[in-house]
Amino acid sequence: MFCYQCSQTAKGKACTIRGVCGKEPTVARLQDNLLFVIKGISAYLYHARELGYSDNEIDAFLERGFYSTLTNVNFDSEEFIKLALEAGKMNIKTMKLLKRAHIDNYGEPKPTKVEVGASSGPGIIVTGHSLKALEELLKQTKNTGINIYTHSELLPAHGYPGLKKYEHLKGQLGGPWFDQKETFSKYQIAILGTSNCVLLPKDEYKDRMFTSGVAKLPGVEYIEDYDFTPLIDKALELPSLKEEEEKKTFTTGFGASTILSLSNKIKELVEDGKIGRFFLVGGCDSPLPQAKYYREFVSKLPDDTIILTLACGKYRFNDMNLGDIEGIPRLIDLGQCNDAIVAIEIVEALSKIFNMEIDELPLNIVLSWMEQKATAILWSLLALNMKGMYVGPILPGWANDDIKKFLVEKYDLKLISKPEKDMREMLR
Ligand code: FS2
Ligand code: SF4
Repeated sequence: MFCYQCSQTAKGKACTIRGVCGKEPTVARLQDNLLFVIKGISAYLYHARELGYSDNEIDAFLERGFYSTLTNVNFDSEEFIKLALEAGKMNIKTMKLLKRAHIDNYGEPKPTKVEVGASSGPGIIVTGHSLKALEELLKQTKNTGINIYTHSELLPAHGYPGLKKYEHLKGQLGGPWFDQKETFSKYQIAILGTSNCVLLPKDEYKDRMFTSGVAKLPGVEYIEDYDFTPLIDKALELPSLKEEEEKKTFTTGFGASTILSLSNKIKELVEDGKIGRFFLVGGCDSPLPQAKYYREFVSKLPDDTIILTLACGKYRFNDMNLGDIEGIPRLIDLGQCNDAIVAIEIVEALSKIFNMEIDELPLNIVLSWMEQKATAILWSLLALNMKGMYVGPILPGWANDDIKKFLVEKYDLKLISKPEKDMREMLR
């Protein structure tokens, strides 16, 4: 534990073995965990509020959750597990709210092929998660000759009809959040960061980078109230990009309605033994060497499997051509991390179609986590009683031995090991 939130703290520095107030280390870890989940929920709620959506029940939960971690309020090691599961349910509600906000504003996503690479002309790369900031920028750059490119978690924007209609939403540059320094140095155009996962910039592109919304970086100009004039002026000042000759493509934009419209066909293929198993492989990407696991894992999956994916973890394998099973693509990108709600809706629909409990479905979940939104999603899946999930690339640092024991005993949560070994276990 590490707690230094009150004046009683040990030696005026921090309580690290047990709280001077009597707080047990596992309670302290579970309080930290709750705060991480609350941060994740807040991120999704923030993006919903950007589009004018909010929810009193979620707000009230956030207040209660924060308050319960204040000094001398709650010392119960079971109550914090209940709160974490409740937070998981609140996160489901929040992701649903954000999905509604996205669909009401931009329409239901449709499967879309996105070109990866530069087109000729001036441009702006937009990174982060905010569809609202991207939309405002698309409106303000219409007929200016500026091409807009997505990066990282904004790739799924291309699937929404309300954003796709802008012809200057050209394509994607780069991949996951951590390739920013490389991608932003390579393409010498203006840059906009719209949410978390913005990295401290290199000096060489600081003066052509801007942030908006919650994102702020030292030495980088901040855009107030979606007035992108300085960013647009900078984009027009900078030299144009040259057309890249060889471009690859990513396919994104599979919404719940697209998948559910195929449910009869999917049922038939499962009953005929042509689809053997479903996998949900998704979450955050990170530069850890262990994250190579996910590509190897997906590449080894048998041909009769369908892989649902989401969030930036998909960049580990979304350039692979996995083909289709009688017209059903084997690799299905559901969108951003918050589109875990789409995966949940699909899993719930599969359980109805096959008349099975969720944990009886021919489905395995393999998650990658990096930041606190992934922690919120993990607790959402636990709140739905998903058992036997694999998580990686490493175990969350907040999980001490007591918490790990609980997660293993109650939910059979496993740490990823070797792709072949895990796959054999899952297919058994
Ligand atoms: Fe990835 Fe970063 Fe989306 Fe996370 S771009 S790790 O924020 O939530 O996913
Ligand atoms: Fe230490 Fe308890 Fe104060 Fe935290 S709240 S600093 S554990 S005495």
